[in-house]
Parts: sequence; C-alpha cells; structure tokens
Amino acid sequence: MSTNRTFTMIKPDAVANGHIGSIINDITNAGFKIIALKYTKLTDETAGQFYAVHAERPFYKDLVSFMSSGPIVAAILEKDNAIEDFRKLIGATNPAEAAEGTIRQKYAKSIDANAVHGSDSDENAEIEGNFFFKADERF
Ligand code: IDP
Repeated sequence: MSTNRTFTMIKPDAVANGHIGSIINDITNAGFKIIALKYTKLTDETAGQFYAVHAERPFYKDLVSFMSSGPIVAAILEKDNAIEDFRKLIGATNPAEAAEGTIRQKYAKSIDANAVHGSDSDENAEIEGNFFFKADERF
C-alpha cells in the first residue's frame, strides 16, 4: 500500500550553487507538503551506509565522496502518489535526458552531481526517512 510519502535530498552541488530556495519552491508548488526538513552534512561513513544498496556499482566510491563533499538538505514529503509524482518532478537520473522543466533539467549539470535524490519505492522512502529523522522531528 502507498504511504503517500517520499524522501528527498538536495545534493551538495545544488546547495553549493545556491538552489535550495528554488528547489523547495518547485517542490511545494508541485503540491508536496513538508513533513520533516533538515540542513546537514553526511560523512564518508554515513553516505556509504545510505547508498549501501549501490555498493557493487562502479560509481559507488565517487557517489559516496560526492555526497559527503558538502552540506545537503534532507526532507520527508507527503502527497498522493508521492513516489511516482516526485520522480516525475525531478526528472531522469542523467540531467541531459531529464524532461524540460524538471528539477534536474533546471539545476543539475551531470549524472553524478544531479541536484536531488528521490526515493524509488515506498519501502525505501521509509528506510531513507528513518535514516535522517526521529519521530519527534516530523510534523
Ligand atoms: P536515481 O537517483 O535517479 O534513483 P540511481 O540509479 O538510483 O538513480 O543512482 C543513484 C545515484 O547515483 C544517482 O542519483 C547519481 O547521483 C549516481 N549515479 C547513477 N548512475 C551513475 C553513473 O553512471 N555515474 C555516476 N553517478 C551515477
């Protein structure tokens, strides 16, 4: 059953390039409600844990070092059909292939520094949200 929730991160490239406000604006304008929000920074260790599912992929090391290279914004978002609608809003993994008007098309420059994360399933949204937020940090 759908939880109507997803988890996102504004990645270090988008934070460094000054896009936090614009991205949150796009997210709320698309009808997502913010349930939890945090400005934080991953370490090599916590980024490695978060992306453990990709440990066998060739880009894993680069991904972990990129995701711990600077601050990020983490958030839990709520909306009907949240997982699918949010993935539509952010666009394809490779910004060169992302549809016009999507967050990655507007704010990302490369497949590794692609501005935002979006959960790919209800199960992962739950796991990823729990990685960053305790019960008393959700509203
Ligand atoms: P997604 O973020 O669109 O769900 P995934 O395939 O789950 O894409 O990959 C997770 C993250 O790993 C991507 O957002 C991107 O930052 C990075 N990544 C994926 N494929 C590549 C690649 O071929 N080279 C470098 N980084 C990649």
